[in-house]
Amino acid sequence: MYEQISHSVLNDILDELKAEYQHDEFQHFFIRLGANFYAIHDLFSQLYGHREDIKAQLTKLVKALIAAYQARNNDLKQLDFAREKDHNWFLSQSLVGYALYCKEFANDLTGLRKQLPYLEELGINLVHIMPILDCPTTENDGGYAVSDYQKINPQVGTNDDLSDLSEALKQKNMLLVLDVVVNHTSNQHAWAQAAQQGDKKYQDYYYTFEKREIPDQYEQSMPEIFPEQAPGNFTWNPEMEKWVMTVFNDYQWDLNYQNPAVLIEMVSIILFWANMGADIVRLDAVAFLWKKIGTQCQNEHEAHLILQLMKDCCQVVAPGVLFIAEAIVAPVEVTKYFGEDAINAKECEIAYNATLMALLWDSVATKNAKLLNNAIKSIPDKLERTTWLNYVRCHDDIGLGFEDASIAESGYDPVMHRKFIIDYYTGNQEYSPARGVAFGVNEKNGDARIAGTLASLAGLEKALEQNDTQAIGQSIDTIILLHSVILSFGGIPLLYYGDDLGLLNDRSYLDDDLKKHDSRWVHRPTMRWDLAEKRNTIGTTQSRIFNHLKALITIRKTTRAFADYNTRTIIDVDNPHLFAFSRFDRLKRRASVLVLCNFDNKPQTLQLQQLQEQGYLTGHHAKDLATGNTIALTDDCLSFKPLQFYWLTYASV
Ligand code: OTU
Repeated sequence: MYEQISHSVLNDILDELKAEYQHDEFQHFFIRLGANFYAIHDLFSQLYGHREDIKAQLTKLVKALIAAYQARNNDLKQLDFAREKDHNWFLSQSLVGYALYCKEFANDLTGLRKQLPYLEELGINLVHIMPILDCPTTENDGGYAVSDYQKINPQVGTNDDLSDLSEALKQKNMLLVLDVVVNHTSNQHAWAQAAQQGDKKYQDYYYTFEKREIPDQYEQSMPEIFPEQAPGNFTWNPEMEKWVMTVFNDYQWDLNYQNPAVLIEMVSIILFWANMGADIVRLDAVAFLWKKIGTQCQNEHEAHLILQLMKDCCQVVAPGVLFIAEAIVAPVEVTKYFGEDAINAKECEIAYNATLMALLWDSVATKNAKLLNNAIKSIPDKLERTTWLNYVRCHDDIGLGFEDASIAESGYDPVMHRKFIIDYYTGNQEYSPARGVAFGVNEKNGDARIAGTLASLAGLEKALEQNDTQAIGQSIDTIILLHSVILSFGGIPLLYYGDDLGLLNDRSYLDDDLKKHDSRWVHRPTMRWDLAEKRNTIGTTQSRIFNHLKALITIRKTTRAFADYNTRTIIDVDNPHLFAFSRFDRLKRRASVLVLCNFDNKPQTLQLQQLQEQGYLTGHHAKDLATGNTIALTDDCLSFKPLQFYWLTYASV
């Protein structure tokens, strides 16, 4: 939008900088800057308008953008143009992701490059490497406590190794996802070190307080994120003789975005990794970016303004690069990270679908889809050109982040129900096949979350121990069923390393003093390449899981109805064990694939009439894409084996 005030500011800034930058090579940059500057100016003014130096700060920001554009190589600039043309590229069903720890998966970046054929074999074309920036060897929260934002952790390699990997990925048409930990730094970061040495400038990069008064006021409404290992939200720093805000672990210092210098630094860092070849940047803990006394200090309006600014700046320099919002928050809050009052994404194009993930685990435990069916509807519609990251497991815990109201609507008592789910997964109960571990137990409010690998939570560990063939089969069926949902739901499916082989819990973290207080390490095992070999031996657990997933991934990629154009309808069916939804082909706008899942470990049936009344499956037969079988629709009912799912198509796909 053109608007006089911001445009005159832009003209002033450009006049000042003109001598330094030739316009020709910056043509595209300046067109994009002109297009976004009204928004950048507006957002910047909303956040920092009260400051006298706002124009100087804005000039610094523009300078940082110019520098980043200058550093962006031609190949990446060409990619930006290509993506601009094919602007729906990331909604395609052809994307299938995989998240891994570089060290645990392949030792280092060179090792990872060598393992790309394995990922390709599975059908993966988007690789999320968990944080690999430099961090202390001891207190690092699995890489989420960064000590140098522009340097790869020497334990996994060098910046050049990353460039090589990025190159190799591009040649294979695979996308690279990197983390930028935007909310906090390690206490070993140069900024935190300077702050500790008394440098006022860098103390202002963080929330630091001489007295307890303000921290106490904050604490009244701030929840504890890691109540066991890091209670409270502030840590006393004896060097500074000040309290510093540490929402996560005490060595993770929260950055203060009320200081525009922090925002400008972080925009430059995001662009640095965009220029190193990241196709997508995962922004960690975005809900926490703005703190305000009297609030939970999550999902604040200003956090959204910051993300919009980051997006607007990224679009000027590297418009082909996307953002993932890591916001594990209530369903009504999460869609706001795509942006509000807009048609297309204006914050992050991609967001973790934690609600779906948690609901899937609820369905596995209850063996029905009551809550899943109810609560999935509480996720508001998302904007066009935005997409979900759908996942079953990730490196973090499983939090039961659905609403109490939905639980009650499903006929359960919310407190009892949550307790049941936690017990089912972490209580080592006789009746439960799951072998999880509790995480984040909060004695004060009874909260708890769940850790454990997919396979151990799905019952494989216990079944193998008891040598129970039927239970082994059911746990494998559960693993496949869960993936069948994330592969078809709409969004980018993100597999978690090791789940492709059914890796079990790794309890070795308990012997490590640095890790033993954080049970999430139970599901961050070292990749078992010896077991990976077994995928080639028919009948092994590894072969049953890997090859089934691989087959489903292949089918997903050729099923256009699985692209994410917000073309999904949840279908009400009266058998509570079943979850049903239809997916449409964007062009045909009619149901192309019906996804039907049985969460019970017993056979179930569905009256076809119910579907036919809604216009589905009215013909004589349908094809199950998942198996290739033709299903006769001549009976009244469709039958399901325990934990079976269908991907039924009856129109051209
Ligand atoms: C994120 O997590 C990371 O995924 C975690 O691995 C880090 O420990 C954490 O940030 C700090 O960097 O911020 O918006 O319940 O879900 O901490 C959600 C634990 C987050 C995680 C939560 C999360």
